[in-house]
Amino acid sequence: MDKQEIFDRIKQLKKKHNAIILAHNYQVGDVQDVADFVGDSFGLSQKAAQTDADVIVFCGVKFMAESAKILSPDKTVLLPNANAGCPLADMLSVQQLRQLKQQYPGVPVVTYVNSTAAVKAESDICCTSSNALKVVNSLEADTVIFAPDKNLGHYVQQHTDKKLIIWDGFCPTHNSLKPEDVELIKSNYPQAEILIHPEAPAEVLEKADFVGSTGQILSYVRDSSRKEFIIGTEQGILHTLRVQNPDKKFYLLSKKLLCTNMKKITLESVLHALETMTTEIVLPQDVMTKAKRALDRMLQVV
Ligand code: CIZ
Repeated sequence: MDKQEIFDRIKQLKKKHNAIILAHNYQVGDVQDVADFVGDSFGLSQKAAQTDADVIVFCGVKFMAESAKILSPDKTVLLPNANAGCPLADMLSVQQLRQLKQQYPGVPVVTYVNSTAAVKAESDICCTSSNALKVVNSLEADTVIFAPDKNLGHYVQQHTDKKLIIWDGFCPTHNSLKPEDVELIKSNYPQAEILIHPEAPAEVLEKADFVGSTGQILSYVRDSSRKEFIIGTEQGILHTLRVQNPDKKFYLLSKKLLCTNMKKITLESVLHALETMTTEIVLPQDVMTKAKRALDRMLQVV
């Protein structure tokens, strides 16, 4: 089947199942092009909750599809590749979080959405990279447990008066960035502005003109009169940036910015998901109920 035939077949199956396709900004271009909505995990979960579709094909990694299921428990949520995981989410188990809570009794837990549903269920409130600071500042406590991303945690710590107890997890893709990578690309494109995701290490963020989530990077570029940008987040976002800003130029900060898990979803796997209605996200009811509380609490902050 050629690409156009796959697109057509996906369209037919979407109609048959009353399905929508949601794709994360880090997905490959073809998957973004076949999607009904492209965005960050938070925006996509909101879409999932609002849609009247019966089936959601979630093109992203597992924790994102889980969040969509938690916010839309009555819908069928499909992840086209069940092996599309998130190493950062896997760096904090529910047992580890329980131990940390025992060490700091009464200290509220803010959990980045890049976490398993079970970890969300043990948390007081969730956050994304775009609202982490707001969420932390919304709490009355002076001390807050922040998990699982240490780089996002340190970034928030620099901008809040609260004391954060930060878990030692990281995104291997963003954490691989070095200050020298920024120096090198800057020497090639001195006129370009440098936009970096807060999952990168502090010594790399220091060199950025702007630090933000994927959604914030997209808005920043859209509103900017500048013409050239160095992008310090997963390379899938270049597709979105180029579609939205055909008159501007984008350079990837480093070739290391490739998430192999995000790339496990292909056009063919989206078609297969709709043909076989797999792989369905199924979560225990009690986990869903508790995790929804933490996600809903975040939604009230923003
Ligand atoms: O929350 C998301 O979608 C992630 C993982 C990154 C971002 O900044 O959008």
